[in-house]
Amino acid sequence: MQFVNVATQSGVDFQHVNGASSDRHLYEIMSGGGLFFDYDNDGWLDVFLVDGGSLTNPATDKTARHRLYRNRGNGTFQDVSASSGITHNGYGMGACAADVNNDGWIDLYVTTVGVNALYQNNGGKPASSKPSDAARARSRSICATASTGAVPASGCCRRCAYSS
Ligand SMILES: [Ca+2]
Ligand SMILES: [Ca+2]
Repeated sequence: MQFVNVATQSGVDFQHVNGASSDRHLYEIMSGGGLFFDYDNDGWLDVFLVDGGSLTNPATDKTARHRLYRNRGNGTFQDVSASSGITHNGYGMGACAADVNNDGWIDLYVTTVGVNALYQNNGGKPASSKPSDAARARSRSICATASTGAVPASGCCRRCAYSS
């Protein structure tokens, strides 16, 4: 089996910012998670990629941003990051996705060095996706990754979960 790099042709042009410093912080070599999930419920798995940043260089940190790519269903992806409402709130480490409020739309949880964020998916409309202040978890530690699982309360779970 042989693989061919088709990232550029597919529209996935993500380049991770790790903010590598001379101090060689642990998080600089750990970050860069990502996952597949169908945020718009069209049956095609979309791609979310976590960007790092920098805790020591503000200019480098400003270049980092998480990316959400919508799967067009034809082997190409559309970058919908700008309209997704997903913001870069610190050095990103990992992510997981699950329908946390059981409304049929998969939500997104992003872990960072510092404050993690839960983005509630409002009907697959990226512009209306936003961090849920009530669900944000404050932390001063490194949250390397996250995972989700479904524990059915009444027999059957509705959604699958993925994690980085
Ligand atoms: Ca999709
Ligand atoms: Ca949901």
